[in-house]
Amino acid sequence: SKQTIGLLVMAYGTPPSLDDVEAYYTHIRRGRPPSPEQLQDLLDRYNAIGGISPLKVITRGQVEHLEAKLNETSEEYEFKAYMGMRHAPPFIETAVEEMAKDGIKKAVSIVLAPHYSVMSVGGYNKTASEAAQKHSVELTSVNQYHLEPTYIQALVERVEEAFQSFDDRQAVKVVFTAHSLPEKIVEMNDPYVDQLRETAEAIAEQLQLENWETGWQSAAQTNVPWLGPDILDRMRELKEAGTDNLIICATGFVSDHLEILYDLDIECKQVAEELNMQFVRTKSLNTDPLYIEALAQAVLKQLNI
Ligand code: FEC
Repeated sequence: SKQTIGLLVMAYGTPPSLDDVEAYYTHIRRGRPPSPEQLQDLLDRYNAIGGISPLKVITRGQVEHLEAKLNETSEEYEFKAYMGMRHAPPFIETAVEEMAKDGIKKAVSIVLAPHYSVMSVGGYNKTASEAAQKHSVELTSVNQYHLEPTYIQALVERVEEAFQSFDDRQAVKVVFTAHSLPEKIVEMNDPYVDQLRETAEAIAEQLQLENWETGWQSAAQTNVPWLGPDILDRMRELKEAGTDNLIICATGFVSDHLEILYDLDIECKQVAEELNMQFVRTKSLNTDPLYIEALAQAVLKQLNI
């Protein structure tokens, strides 16, 4: 019979209801509660996208599709999926504990974010490996899959679709964005910035794009400098330099959530209107079979099968 292998799928997590936003925000801030103003600002953003974020439902769908895909593909293993969130229940630690309770001895993990940074995926993997050690589960972790061919192909299709809204392709600038991180990662030789560029280059090459760049979105308000310029400032610079047509492809994000539905669909849209720019963002991958295939391939490679 097939050997059972634990599949730990990790994602950012979202508060299950508006009442949970304070605890969620406190967790993101490593235990420091937000000020009442900060909390209200975040509540306002959730309210602006209709209350709570669709992220949890989408993440659940991605996990189920990945488990099914792997079980369809592998003759050697039976994959059993566990969903672990970084900042909301079910937490990564709980997922690993569940695994151990189910008698799982061997596991593989992957994060629903394609690019590695010690501050993002590195943090998830550290939490997962500490929990695995505690429960005597042998765990191996995927670090990145930013050049996985079907992930690139899925984004190529999304950008191509976005071009359909414009009359003149040559006049459109494409910006491939990821979540900003504190600038100090650059001195730490972190691969994050290069990996975003590599993804963008691979997409641009297939579409034979000339007018493209990478960009940073969704930086938090803290006392340290973040990778920039922020996309909202960059839009103003682009307009001044003569860009009237813009596609944003949020390359670093794989689901519809606050950073897409608020930061792009509300904030960027508003700035685009103000600047009289035609703006389209590419559709999120969510449970696109090509993205699920990319995740499956990354997992199988990690296991050398
Ligand atoms: O839809 C939702 O409910 C959740 C959306 C959500 C995603 C997400 C992804 C990433 N973040 C990353 C880094 C940081 C760093 C800080 C930070 C802060 C927040 C806050 C909210 C939030 N993030 Fe997030 N992030 C999402 C939501 N993020 C809410 C707090 C309020 C705010 O600033 O807006 C700063 C922490 C600090 O204060 O020290 C750093 C990265 C990703 C993409 C990779 C991944 O998915 O893990 C990197 C989705």
